[in-house]
Amino acid sequence: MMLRQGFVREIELPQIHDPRGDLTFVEGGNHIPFQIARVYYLYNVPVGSERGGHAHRELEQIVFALSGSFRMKIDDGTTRSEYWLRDPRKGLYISKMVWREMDAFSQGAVCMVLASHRYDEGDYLREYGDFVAALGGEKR
Ligand code: T46
Repeated sequence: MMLRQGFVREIELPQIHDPRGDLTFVEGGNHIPFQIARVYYLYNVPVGSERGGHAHRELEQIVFALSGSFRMKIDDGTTRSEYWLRDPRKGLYISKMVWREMDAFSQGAVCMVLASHRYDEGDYLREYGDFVAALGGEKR
């Protein structure tokens, strides 16, 4: 079974190779399918930590591993899938109403997220049962 089409996909950004180091950029309205309202990042993450464990009613995001690596476990309510993030050029687009869990952080991993909305605790579904119930109320 496939995840709901288009709900999760890889986004590859340009890379400028240079003997001084590589450069990657993101342009609003060009590389990503929403207006960026917020950027946040996770760092000093202890190896063995688990994060996420929720879905968002409206929020769309693109998740990058700027350094190191980690795993994203994705669940659309029907199908589960997992993605390893380890390349700073390659982000994972996650639409609204997708359950996500993160683990297997490497030492020194840095996760950067581009988000479509500002932080709003009311947008979170933090109980899996609430997520499934909310999906049931959506036209699929
Ligand atoms: C996701 C992964 C990658 C804020 O005050 N502002 C913010 O912008 C964020 C993201 C969080 N917070 C507060 C809310 C909580 O008290 O920071 C605390 C931890 O937040 P959260 O439980 O959202 O953290 P993670 O790392 O489990 O999840 C976050 C995103 O929420 C999630 O959508 O994909 O990072």
